[in-house]
Amino acid sequence: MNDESFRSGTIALLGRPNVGKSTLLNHIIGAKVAIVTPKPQTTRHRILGIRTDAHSQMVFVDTPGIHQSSQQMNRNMVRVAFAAAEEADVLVIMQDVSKPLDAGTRRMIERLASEGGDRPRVHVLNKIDQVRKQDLLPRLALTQQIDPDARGYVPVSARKGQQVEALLALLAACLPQSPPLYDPEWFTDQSQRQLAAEYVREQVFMAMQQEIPFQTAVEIERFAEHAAEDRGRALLEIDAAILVGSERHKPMLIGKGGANLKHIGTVARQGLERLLGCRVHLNLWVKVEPEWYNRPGQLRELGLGD
Ligand SMILES: Nc1nc2c(ncn2[C@@H]2O[C@H](COP(=O)(O)OP(=O)(O)OP(=O)(O)O)[C@@H](O)[C@H]2O)c(=O)[nH]1
Ligand SMILES: [Mg+2]
Repeated sequence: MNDESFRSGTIALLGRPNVGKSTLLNHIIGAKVAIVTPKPQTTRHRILGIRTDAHSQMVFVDTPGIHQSSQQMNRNMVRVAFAAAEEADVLVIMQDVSKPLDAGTRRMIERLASEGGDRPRVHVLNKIDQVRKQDLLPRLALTQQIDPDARGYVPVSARKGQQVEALLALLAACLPQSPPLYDPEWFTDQSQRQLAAEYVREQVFMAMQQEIPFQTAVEIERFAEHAAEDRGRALLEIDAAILVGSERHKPMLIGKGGANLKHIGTVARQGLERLLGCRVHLNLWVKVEPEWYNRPGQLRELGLGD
């Protein structure tokens, strides 16, 4: 693996919210390292997914969707995305072809192209399973017209894994020659604790409607690992608080007789057990922190500061 032709580098996954960045990352890594929901603004942090083979190590950087907002947390999220773009060796700019290419997408592409300098850019046109082939060609032409100097324009379906191998071959060729940047055994930089918080937040996004998911965060309050006994599996005991921004969200999140909280806990626990291969005890409760998403101190504590 230490031969001179080995390639390694960072590849930022960039795009508007909900285009499928995290879905693509998970497909490439072969595990759910980033949570995915049908709602926009699911990803809030920079998340690494590392893929190593005999010839290359691709370090993917999943980012929050680029959007406009007056809320402090959201502004920090967008800053995280542009900072990742600034640092990466290769930029993947993703769009959702099941929706028209709107003014926000065009502005984003133009900004990334002009700030990207001479670093390779690859456009990924996602969700091709949702459109007819004849509608894809004008979309490819339009993207090429907006950013004619990109290295490639690849239509994919991240959900179905269509054309992802072709994309990977192109990305590998864009990477600089370098030894691996990370231990080849690693597939993410997130701790089990961070993954647990994200898996709970995913289920809050899935279960709740309107503004509630966007005004919710998860804090792990206790994380205890117990080694496996005999031939059993190891056990993780996790206590997590779900933060809400106002008193009135608390009963909605808990649900009748605790039904919502119970459902969120069960699905998150099952997902964690699958990912980590151990048993998980997950205790959830709801904590009110008024407008935590606009308070810099609170955001820093949650790892969402600027
Ligand atoms: N039909 C279809 N749906 C997809 C595809 N890729 C992603 N999706 C769906 O699009 C939605 C958003 O996917 P995410 O991966 O969370 O999108 P994201 O770009 O990471 O979104 P943010 O984190 O909010 O910026 C989910 O419901 C996915 O299942 C695809 O190739 N085809
Ligand atoms: Mg995401």
